[in-house]
Amino acid sequence: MDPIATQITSAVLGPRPKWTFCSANAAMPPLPGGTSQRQPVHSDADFFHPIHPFALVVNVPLVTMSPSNGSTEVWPGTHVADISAQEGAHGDRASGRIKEDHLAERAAVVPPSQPIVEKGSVVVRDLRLWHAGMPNTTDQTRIMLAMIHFAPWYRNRMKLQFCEDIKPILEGLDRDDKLGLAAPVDWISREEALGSYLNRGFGNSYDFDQDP
Ligand SMILES: O=C(O)CCC(=O)C(=O)O
Ligand SMILES: [Fe+2]
Repeated sequence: MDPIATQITSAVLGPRPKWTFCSANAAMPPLPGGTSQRQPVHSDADFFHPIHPFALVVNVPLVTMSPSNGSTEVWPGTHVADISAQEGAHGDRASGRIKEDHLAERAAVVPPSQPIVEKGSVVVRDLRLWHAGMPNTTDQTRIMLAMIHFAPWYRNRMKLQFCEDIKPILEGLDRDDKLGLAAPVDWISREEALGSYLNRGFGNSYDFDQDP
């Protein structure tokens, strides 16, 4: 709901993008005596998808992230690759991971990078871009908000699930023309929200594909 982020996503996707995903990624410090692992390089668009932009992920790190605490590895320019570069169908563990030979080939053209991103920054990434969660070698959790804006024409049936407490806030923003997004929400009670917020699906259990 950052106005600049929404201006960018609206310019790329069309007016009033659909905000249907709101979550966060925690890169945990290693367990005592252990090491923390990297994710395989993958695309979150782990299904047959359009060849033009249809979804943008808006990330906001709540702590400054750098290679030491696991800033996301990104592979610039790879949003134009199609699913033939991937292995692991949607629903598999580590779905959307990029085939080894494609990685080597791409790295010779543009190598991946792990940027330093200041706390509170806004990172806008095409859903199709190759990327990977990286090991956090510090003793502090690296936490990053993740919201996805979909093109208004994209037939995605997902809905946000929010506690009724924030209904007046979202409605107020919309009334004052400060939301700039379509936000389909399943409203739940405070009791239900408190009972379920720690028991949600992980990354690729969500289905970002279109309705048939
Ligand atoms: O936490 C990160 O840096 C990236 C996580 C990610 O890409 C995922 O879970 O799909
Ligand atoms: Fe991902």
